[in-house]
Amino acid sequence: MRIGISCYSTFGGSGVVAAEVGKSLAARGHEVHILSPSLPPRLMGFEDHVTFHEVSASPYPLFESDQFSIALASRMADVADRHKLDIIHAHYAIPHASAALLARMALDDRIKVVTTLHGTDITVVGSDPSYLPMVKLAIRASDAVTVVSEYLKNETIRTFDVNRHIDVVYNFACPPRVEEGARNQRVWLSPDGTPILAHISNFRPVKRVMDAMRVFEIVRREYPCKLVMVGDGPDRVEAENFAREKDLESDVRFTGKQLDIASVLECADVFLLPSATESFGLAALEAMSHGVPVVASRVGGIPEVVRNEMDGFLAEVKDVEAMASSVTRLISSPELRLEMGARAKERARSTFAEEPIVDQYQAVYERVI
Ligand code: GMT
Repeated sequence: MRIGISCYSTFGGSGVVAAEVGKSLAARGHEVHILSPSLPPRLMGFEDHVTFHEVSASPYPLFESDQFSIALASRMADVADRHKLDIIHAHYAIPHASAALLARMALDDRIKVVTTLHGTDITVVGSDPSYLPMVKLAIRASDAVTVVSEYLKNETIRTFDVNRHIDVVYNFACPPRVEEGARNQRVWLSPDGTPILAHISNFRPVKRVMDAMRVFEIVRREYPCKLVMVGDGPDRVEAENFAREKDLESDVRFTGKQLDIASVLECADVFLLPSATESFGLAALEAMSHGVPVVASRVGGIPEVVRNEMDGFLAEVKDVEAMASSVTRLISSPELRLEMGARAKERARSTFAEEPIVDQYQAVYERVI
């Protein structure tokens, strides 16, 4: 098949999933065209059968803001026509799915549109009145719609009152590619060899980054440990200030955005995901694939990924005391940590294995074609 994939290129789960699905389809011999404002982080290396098309909106004095959605739709139509695409797979409802629908109209329905909903396109942005009608259209008019968890399927039906077939296709964790130097990272992150807690996110309010900081602060009162905070975003400064005020600076490392998260996860002992909501929690799954048990909020699709008391521990959103006591249980018992980590890894590699999940996407494409 000839498949166009449209996604955000910022650090974030939907772009990661889009890029990994694209690479996997390309490895099967399909022709893959990625459309995005810049190269998604997981596509930095050259990949056979993958072509990248940068989307940019030319300014014009009359425009009060840039016309990215229109530029994306135009680029989709052009690439689809030029490369005889069968499908555009849009990751995230706006602008990707709505632009794909415009492109389909421009091509007199010669392409099919598959939309994958990822999370805030439904739970936050989608229910905002300024976007709701277009998100609803994207769900109604796409040739197929997939969501990344049962939770998100239910939310989509509830929020938009839609009555159409929606496939649940879980995200997958790619086999860890650990770079040389992972061992050195451990020494760098924890020179004294104390356990390492890790958090990876885009530091948006929904991630409750300050809860990760508070959990660490509680745990460290009793138990020597380190915290590595990977990523960047609006709440980073507050988290850094907290580390300074609580005299935690020598034990917390803010790395900023990182491409090589495998090296960090390879030396982490516990992964923290205290989000307010999470349709899936790809970062937790990636931690699990490295054998790292997860302490997370019992919210959204997280319980479909992390089984409480099996692959880690779940607590109510904001319950930093409960999360801290779970972290302490894990880091004070290497046996428990290893046992849960091994179970988490097994789950990541079986239930969330790449091949069967990409098979599901391929089946969806075949069905709509
Ligand atoms: O919806 C978002 O917040 C953005 C999106 C992203 O691009 O990171 O995250 C969502 O999609 C990921 C991949 O499917 C999921 O793992 C995240 O749980 C989900 N985020 C939220 O639901 C907050």
